[in-house]
Amino acid sequence: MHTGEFLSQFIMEEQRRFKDASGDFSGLLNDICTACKVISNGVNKGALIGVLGSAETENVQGETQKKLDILSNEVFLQCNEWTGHLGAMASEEMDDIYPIPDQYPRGKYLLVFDPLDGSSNIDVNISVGTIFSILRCPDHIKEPTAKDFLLPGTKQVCGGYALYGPSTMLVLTTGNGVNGFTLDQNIGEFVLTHANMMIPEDTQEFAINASNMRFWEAPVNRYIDECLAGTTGVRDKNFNMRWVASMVAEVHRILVRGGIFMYPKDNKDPTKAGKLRLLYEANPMSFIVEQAGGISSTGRERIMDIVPDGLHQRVPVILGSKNEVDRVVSYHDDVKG
Ligand code: AHM
Ligand code: MG
Repeated sequence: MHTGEFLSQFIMEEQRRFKDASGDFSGLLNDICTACKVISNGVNKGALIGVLGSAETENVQGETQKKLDILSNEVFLQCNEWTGHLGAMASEEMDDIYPIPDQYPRGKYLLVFDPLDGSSNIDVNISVGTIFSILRCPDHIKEPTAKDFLLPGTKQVCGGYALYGPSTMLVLTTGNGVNGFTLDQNIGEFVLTHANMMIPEDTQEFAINASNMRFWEAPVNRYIDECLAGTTGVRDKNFNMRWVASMVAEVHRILVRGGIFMYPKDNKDPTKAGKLRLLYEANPMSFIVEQAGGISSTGRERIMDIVPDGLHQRVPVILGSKNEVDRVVSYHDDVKG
């Protein structure tokens, strides 16, 4: 019998590339992988174990939480608080950071995550995911505070997501390309199935929530109008459209077959710069997309260059196939100039 390469082997081989590695980072990745397996199991059982539906509570961003949002958040905390690898955690579902409880040793990494992204899909049995980002705690900080998390995306040590779709996958980068693993439910291991994922530079597929069209800015309207015009317009080719309402599923599709994903700046709620959160949605996804040869921008700047001003800061997101994202960015430049 022959198996593919397990994620645990992949992690160990990555560790061996760094002769001074302590094993902390490898341990942390393995714990994250365990957390994702537990969440996958809960998502998969769904109504059978009574985890669907609303929890009737709101998170710090005023969004109603689903039961699975809260349960997945707890799974991440439980799988990672005792290990000694982390100084603190932060997530979409917690107002403030979660310091490692006093009874456990503290480690040198910080973990930020969106435990269940695309939660509006849970009750209708459509793909959801988990997004995570690992940062290094600034040197000599024994008790990290929220400001220690406010690092630009370029400082990430790892960005990754788990996709709970027809199969469960884990896709991650540590800055050395992007690799995808599929969970073999029978043996409980992630197996390397998508080595060195690369995003095609060109695409004829876009993803945007078009119900927000009247709120978009001119450069985004221009781009989408041109896509919709297809062979009758300046692009002289037809485009296809998808919107899963789960960023993890959209980014995964783009990694596999190319595309452009946008949740751009709009004037629906002028107090919000965008919908998606910088630290635990936009940054890890941008790290993955860039490592796979794509681009990730707000339309005005590279997302990973932004110095965060808060744990739950929102940003516009335009990412995917290089030539299409370049084009949307150039339309923003045209307006500036
Ligand atoms: P969530 O983290 O509360 O689930 O929200 C993030 C999700 C993204 O996965 C997705 O791209 C977007 O929100 C969908 O938003 P909309 O419902 O406006 O289409
Ligand atoms: Mg989310």
